[in-house]
Amino acid sequence: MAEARQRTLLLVEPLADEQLNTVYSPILSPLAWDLGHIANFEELWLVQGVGGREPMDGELGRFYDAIENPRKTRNQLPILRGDELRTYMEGVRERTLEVLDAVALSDTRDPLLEGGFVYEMLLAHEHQHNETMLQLLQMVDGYEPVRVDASVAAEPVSEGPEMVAVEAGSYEIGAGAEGFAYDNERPRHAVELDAFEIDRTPVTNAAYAEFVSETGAEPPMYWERDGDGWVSARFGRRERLDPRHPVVHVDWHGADAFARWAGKRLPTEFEWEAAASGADRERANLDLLGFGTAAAGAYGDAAADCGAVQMLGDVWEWTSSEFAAYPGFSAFPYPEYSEVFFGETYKVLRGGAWATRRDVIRPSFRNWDLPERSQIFSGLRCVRDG
Ligand code: AVJ
Ligand code: FE
Repeated sequence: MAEARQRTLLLVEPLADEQLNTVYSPILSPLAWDLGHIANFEELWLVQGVGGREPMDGELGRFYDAIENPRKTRNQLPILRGDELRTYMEGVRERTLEVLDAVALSDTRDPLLEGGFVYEMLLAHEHQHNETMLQLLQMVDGYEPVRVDASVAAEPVSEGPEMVAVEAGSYEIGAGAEGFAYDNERPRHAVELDAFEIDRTPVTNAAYAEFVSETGAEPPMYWERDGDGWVSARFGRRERLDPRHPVVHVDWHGADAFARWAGKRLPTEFEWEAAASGADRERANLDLLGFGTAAAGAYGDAAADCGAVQMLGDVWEWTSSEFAAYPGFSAFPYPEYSEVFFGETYKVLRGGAWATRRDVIRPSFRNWDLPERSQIFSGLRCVRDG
């Protein structure tokens, strides 16, 4: 938990308080809200929930409830700022450590404690908010990361066929009963799949640029015209878009249209998960500090069993699937994590991105967003019937 907090604070270290409080986009919270919300979530579930203690600051929880407060209104709330915010984060953490000292995390009578569930949930929650924070940080002019992992850019690129085959069969989908996973990944169940082929690498900037120029489709977020070509303008800096890198910041409609233009289609989330079998998250562009993608074809020594590379890391991959409950789903520990989002509104993304912390990701992990969203680190790869 100390390591997770260090990473959170590393991301905001270059920013002044005023920048923490600014709303840069109506679809993203000011960073001060994320920071207070991370601490409040910890207070709610661990200090109050497990420790049975009173909240430190009576009403505060209401303002950090993500469902109750839409993102664009979050700077109008009396949320904590400046020193008050830091004092609250530290105060919660002190109490958390006291509670953790006193409880047995293996208590099998309490499902919240069994296998350290609540502890894993808090960690995953802080990790996942780092990614939301990075979505916003890309909009901050002149943002300079404190630390960058240059090894990502130095990854060699592997050669291979355009598409690789996945056999027809019965595939086990979702997380097993052991270990931490979110409720939406359970229960694990078998799904019958027909044979299909899947792109060996994520779709590149070069391929997407060709699609945009041929069809007049919307370019991805952050793309700006530069003569005949494109540059990306993140962190307020215009940078050459490397044609060999995976395309990022496409919305679902763009991804779906690209796939059809290419004579292919988006994978279902089950096809994606079957193709990801054998992928290794330890050899993947995850964990933020690369601050960008690796070239398509990198991490060739860590391909999935079918031969596809970069199934994990680099870019989230849009699927054709709506975010829905698996048969036998039950909400745990609260319906607001997954259940309230089930239905036709949200599309599933898989695999994690460079901006996702490594520990968040596993082949069964399901992310979701609205089909019109592109501030997320979203790309795609295509499939066709085998
Ligand atoms: C899984 C990324 C859709 O940001 O809404 C953070 C993660 N849930 N706090 C979101 C989450 C509660 C969630 N996504
Ligand atoms: Fe949250």
